[in-house]
Amino acid sequence: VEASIPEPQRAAWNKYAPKPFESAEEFDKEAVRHIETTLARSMYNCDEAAAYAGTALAFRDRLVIDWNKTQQNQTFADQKRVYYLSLEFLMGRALDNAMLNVGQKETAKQGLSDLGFRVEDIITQEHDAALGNGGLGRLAACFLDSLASLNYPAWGYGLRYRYGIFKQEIIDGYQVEVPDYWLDFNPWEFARHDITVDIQFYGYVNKYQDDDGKQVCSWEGGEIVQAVAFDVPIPGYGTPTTNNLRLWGSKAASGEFDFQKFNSGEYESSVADQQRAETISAVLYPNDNLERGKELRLKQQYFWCAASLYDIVRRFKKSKRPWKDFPNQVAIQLNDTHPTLAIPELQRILIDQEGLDWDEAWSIVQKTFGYTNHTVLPEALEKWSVPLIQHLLPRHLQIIYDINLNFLQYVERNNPKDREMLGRVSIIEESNPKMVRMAYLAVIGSHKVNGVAELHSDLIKTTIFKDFVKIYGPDKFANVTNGITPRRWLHQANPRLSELIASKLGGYGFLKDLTLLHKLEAYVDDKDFRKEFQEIKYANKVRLARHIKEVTGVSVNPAALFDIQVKRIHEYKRQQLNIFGVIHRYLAIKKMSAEQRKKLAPRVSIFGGKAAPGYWMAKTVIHLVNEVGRVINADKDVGDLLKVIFIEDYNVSKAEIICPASDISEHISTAGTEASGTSNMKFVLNGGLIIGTCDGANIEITREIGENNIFLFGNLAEDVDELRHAHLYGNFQLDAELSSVFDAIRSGMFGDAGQFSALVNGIVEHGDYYLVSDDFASYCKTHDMIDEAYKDQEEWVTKCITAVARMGFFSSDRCIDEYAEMIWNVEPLQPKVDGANGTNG
Ligand code: GL4
Repeated sequence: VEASIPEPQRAAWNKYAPKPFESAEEFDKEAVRHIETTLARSMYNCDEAAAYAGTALAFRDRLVIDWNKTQQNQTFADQKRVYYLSLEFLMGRALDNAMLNVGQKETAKQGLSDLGFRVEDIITQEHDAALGNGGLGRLAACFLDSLASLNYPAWGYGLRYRYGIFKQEIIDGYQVEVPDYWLDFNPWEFARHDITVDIQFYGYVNKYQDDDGKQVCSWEGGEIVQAVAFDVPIPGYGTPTTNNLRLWGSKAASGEFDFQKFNSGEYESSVADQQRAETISAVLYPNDNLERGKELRLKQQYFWCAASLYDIVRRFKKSKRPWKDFPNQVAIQLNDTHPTLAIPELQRILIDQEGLDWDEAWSIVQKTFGYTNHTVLPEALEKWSVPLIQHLLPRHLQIIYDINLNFLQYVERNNPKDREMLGRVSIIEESNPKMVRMAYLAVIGSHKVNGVAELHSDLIKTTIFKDFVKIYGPDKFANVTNGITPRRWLHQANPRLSELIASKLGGYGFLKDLTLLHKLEAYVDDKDFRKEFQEIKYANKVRLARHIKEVTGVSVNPAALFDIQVKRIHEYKRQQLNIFGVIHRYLAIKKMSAEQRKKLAPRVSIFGGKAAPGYWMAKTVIHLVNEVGRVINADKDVGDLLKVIFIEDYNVSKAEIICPASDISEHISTAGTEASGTSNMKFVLNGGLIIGTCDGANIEITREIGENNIFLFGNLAEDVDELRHAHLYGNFQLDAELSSVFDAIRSGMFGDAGQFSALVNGIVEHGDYYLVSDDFASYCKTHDMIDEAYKDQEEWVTKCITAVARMGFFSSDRCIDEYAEMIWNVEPLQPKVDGANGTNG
């Protein structure tokens, strides 16, 4: 308010407030102005990178106008806001999305062509914002898109990593990691050097009596690191609402920079302190579904939680409301347990700094937080050692112990007969060293806990959180099945399919309400529609084939069946099952007569995905895929019947090319291990079918699209425990066909067999934890059925169209409405459209 322009001067302000461009000429004027003045380039020195920069800056100007208004409107309305805390936001590229959401892609296309460029070439100049590992981070990005598109007053909070997920290169068949420095030119962020928060680490707790004789604690000493806000505008589709994603960067607190040392010639060591502070936000930890308990990771978590909460509390305090109103103004969603420290941090702020008593504070805390669980894999559940937390965050450890004490007393009162339960549910695991179980703390400190697909939400209630269902009752636990934004994953990735759908549905309304897709079923027998649907799939396969040729040098036939598995490489996702299946197919082809070969549908098996740098088994799988590809692709005798491709550096922008190009995609995790999966949704929405296990969202996809339109195989989640037990204590019978595959590997057919022995032995000798052998026969049989089904192209396209028409449920818009109603209790805020500066909507 202090910074408002006085009333008499506002006329001038209004007169000169920037107006968004409305035509190709106006766009050109802005783009050229930026190229000439912001970039200091000219028409004699304007490559595609410069044209991208000029275009991005012109669109950025445009976004900023809506962004400012949205923030102003949200501040003024002063209603409940959502804060989505996520260590990962896998945003991908922003320009195309900005063009679409602002509704000016055609304008830019025309304008760029006037300037001598093609819009597609310009869009691909942008570096992906890759601040995430996989599904969890991409889900956060889809949620931001939906929150803005549905006009929810919402902010994302994350870390501004200088290095996102590494770039993957494949050299001699091996994964090599290359750092992803992405900030050379990032027009989408605004550094707010005036918005900083001092974050404390280490130190000690001082206990004393205040003036009223009350026992109080304060956290003293230690060191300070400064958090600086970097804001990224998040435009909604078909609405001027433009939300904010605030990413925190770390730097040395100004007082901390050691001028003494600096002046006395110890320049290097004074800079070292600076660098140590900046290390906190330097790099994204590259693990998906794995936690390794590193101190720097804990520092990242606290740094980000503390800065975000300080910001949220500061905003709340401006309203001058009483503290009991906090949960009516603020909903904080914890994306997995990574931000769980926000729970003791808010409790600390309320009791140590704001003087509330414990119970009052704790009731506010519980009402404020919701927690989303994204995995049941034991190795992914976060635990931090008590000594580490004691050292880094001494006051938080005390608070965690107090939370635990109160909780255990409550449990004891309500379950006096079950003494064992106390040890099982304690936040503190009595191991050596003792560990803090973050998932338990998250459950206890939240009012709602949700899983991300039906099966997974049921599983958390019967496995990891079973006791908590007894303690709190089943209503504390809910399901919100994941979804994807149709803007990026249909319209941007597959513009021709989107256009075809729009032509039948009378416009692009389905991009706002994806359930409208059901009207497509009326066209499933329409000859022209079917033909065009098929042509689009073919064109998308040609586009992918071109990319494959460019990066691998291998030519693949776009008429072949494209069989794709792209996702992080993980044993539970079972890329090994896929590649063993490919070897099985190769061996079968080698034995086939010319007659039989003629009947076989040619196939391209496409893999992609990153292995965590320390995940040796996953790297071995990548190596095997590449070696198998090297041998098969060079086998003239096999030719087009089978090709095996590994696409390096799978990321969001590659997914936008890959998802529209599948005939079959593979979602074949051991039942009960993949919480949801979201690429399964992307592939089906783009007119491909699925081979999958009864796991995660596959189950709901089946329910929606019909079991005739999906290829399910394998053991069920309910049988997994028993099978594992049988492997270890019964006699393990290796599947006979799989045994032949292993013989081929051991024969050296794919290079030095020793390199793959761990992979084979994991199954043959070490209990086959992921049930590859148990599912192998059913997997291969299902692939044979796919071959058969693919021969009947008429039936195939019927399946594909039907499936697309029934995918309406899987929009992330539906997810966000469910979270808003069931967990956050927030309402949308209609944007103010004042004519002068409003854009569309
Ligand atoms: C994940 C799950 O593994 C994945 O199934 C799910 O779709 C995603 C989003 O909910 O979350 N959990 C972790 S950890 N990484 C993921 O991708």
